[in-house]
Parts: sequence; structure tokens; C-alpha cells
Amino acid sequence: MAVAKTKPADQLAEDRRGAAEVAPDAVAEFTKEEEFQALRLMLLIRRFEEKAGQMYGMGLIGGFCHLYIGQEAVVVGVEMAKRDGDQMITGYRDHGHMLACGMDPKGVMAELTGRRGGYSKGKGGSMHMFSREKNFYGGHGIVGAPVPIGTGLAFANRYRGSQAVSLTFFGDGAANQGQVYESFNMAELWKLPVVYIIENNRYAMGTAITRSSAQPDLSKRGVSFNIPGTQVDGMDVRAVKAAGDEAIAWCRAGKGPIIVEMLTYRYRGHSMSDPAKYRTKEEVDKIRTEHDPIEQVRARLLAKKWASEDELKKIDAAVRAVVNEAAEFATTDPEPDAAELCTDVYR
Ligand SMILES: Cc1ncc(C[n+]2csc(CCOP(=O)(O)OP(=O)(O)O)c2C)c(N)n1
Ligand SMILES: [Mg+2]
Repeated sequence: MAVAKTKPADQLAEDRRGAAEVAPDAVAEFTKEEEFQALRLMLLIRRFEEKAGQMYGMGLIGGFCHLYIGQEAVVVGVEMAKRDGDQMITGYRDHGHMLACGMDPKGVMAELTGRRGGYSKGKGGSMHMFSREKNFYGGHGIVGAPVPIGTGLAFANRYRGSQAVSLTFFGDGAANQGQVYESFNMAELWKLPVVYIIENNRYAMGTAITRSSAQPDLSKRGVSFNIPGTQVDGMDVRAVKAAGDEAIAWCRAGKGPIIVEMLTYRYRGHSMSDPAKYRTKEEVDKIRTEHDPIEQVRARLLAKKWASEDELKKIDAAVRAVVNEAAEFATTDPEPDAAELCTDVYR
């Protein structure tokens, strides 16, 4: 059965002058198993990020820390569409992507606290983690940088004759970077298997998209390169998965790159040091109450009687236990040995 694909209407209305409306296409409903899978993974990211925020406040995490709270449906829907071997790469708002790829929450949290058991041995921090095993290629602090690298991954896939697709994530702010368009040109010219996933959370640090972008419909950014694009309700994990399925199939069929603009929202400031004074509390509250990606799944599970409140509480408790265990590890694991200072360093 199909359901109407809703868009976060208020999100589009005032901020997206001239933007194309999201077509009310039908989006396939999730099976019971898919709803639970999405719920568990989105909850893991939400609880992990809440804990990271607390630990940052307690001085246990140093350096930059950009939380993904509010955007969970984007990476989870894409993860549900991807197959073994497909790669993911993103910017600095990256903890959700790592967890979605199956990286160990302990290793991610320990990297945030700068401990030995962290993915970069405690020397990389929030923005610099990788996992060849899980096909996660970072974790990049330079805005726009994942785009040429993700395009390079797609080139390698073509060159090696593999069927893998590069899932390259970047933000609305990054979409105005020059290197993005050099990458688009090469990707279409060589028909590279890359899905460009633009996480449009409406802000680049404190700058709203309408103040920075002449064309705020970012799905159209590939027009001059003949790269097709779609706009998706990035708060509805079902819509994200459906769009991911289509985009990945497009790439695997050898048709070249494709752009998927996910309309999403971050609830917290840009980073832990941002009080977010450039937007109203009402704006944030409205999205949280009307479009929260996790609440949407919970509401459907309850309405369909696929789960009771009690069962949902148990799932949340189990997820919290995993996150607490990660936090415990990240605060008891030793710091790297001083001798590590000069290893993994290019001279
Ligand atoms: C090349 C470069 N320019 C500027 C910065 C500083 N900076 C860090 S994040 C950011 C905003 C990017 O916003 P967006 O792409 O929308 O991603 P979001 O933070 O919303 O996830 C900027 C300008 C940077 N890290 N790299
Ligand atoms: Mg942004």
C-alpha cells in the first residue's frame, strides 16, 4: 500500500522562495520489520548525540562537536537503501553516519573523548574518523571536501569494475562551494556511480539558505551538468529510503550521478558553541512537534498496533544501555601513549 509523501510544508513555505514544490508522489509504506529497524537506528543516533552533548558540557569532549539531532531519518533511510560495498562519506556532522554504517558506538565515543580505543586512536576527534571495514570514508572538517573525494570513490568503483555506489553527503552551505561543481562536471562526463545527497537543514552555521543561495532549490544544482535531481522530505524515513532506492538503482544501472536533496532540520546549534540566536525557538519547536522523524515512526507503530507504549519504552531503554556502555568505555579507556604523538603523522 502506498501513502502520500508529505513534505515539511512550513519548512518549504517561508524559506524556499521559488523552490519547486515536492511532488505528492506515493511513497511505499514500511513493513513492520522496516519500521523497527528505522526506529532502533534513529534512536541510537539520537541517544548517542544527546549523550555526546552532555559529555561535552561536562568537559569530557574537547574540540569541535557537531550534533546530528533532528536529521536522523536522512542517514538511516539511505543506510536502509544501500547494499554491502556501497561507500559513505560526509562532512563534520558525522556521528550519525558512522553509527548507521555499523561502526561501534564505543569506538566513536572514545574518539570523541580522545581515548586509545577511539577509531583514530584518540587523535582525530569528532571530525576525523574512518572505517575501511564499514566503507565509511570520513569525517571531513573542510566544507565541500567530501564531494571530490566521494566522486573519486565512484571513479575507483568504475575503474575496478565494481558495482558499488558512492553515497556522498554534504550540506546546503557546502552546495555553494566551487569544488562541488568541478566534481559534478567530471561525474556526469564519466558517468560515475555517485549519489550526491544534499542535507538541506536550512542553515550553514548562522546563515539561512535564503541569505546565501540564489537558487534555494538545491535539487536543481546539477541542471547545467545534465545531472537529475529530486527533493525529498528528509524528516520521513520512508520517503528517504524510497528516494535512496531509486537513486542507487540509477547509479548501478550505469546512468551516472544523481542528486537527492533531503529537506531536513537540525534541532541544536551548528556546533556545541553555537547558541543559535539566528532563529526563533518557535521555528525549532514547530518542526520538533510536527515533523520529528522518530516520533513519526513511533506514532505509526502505535496506530497500527505493531507495538505498545511499553514495548517502545523497552527499545529505548535497550538503546540507552548501549550508549551508556559506550560512554563508560570512553571515560575509562586510557588516553593514547605519549609515543603515539609522532605516529600516523605525515612528515
Ligand atoms: C572551506 C571551509 N570554509 C568554511 C568553513 C567553516 N564552516 C564550518 S561549517 C560551515 C557551514 C556549512 O554548512 P552546511 O554545509 O549547510 O552544513 P551543516 O553544518 O548545516 O551540516 C562553515 C562555513 C570550513 N570548515 N571549511
Ligand atoms: Mg546546513
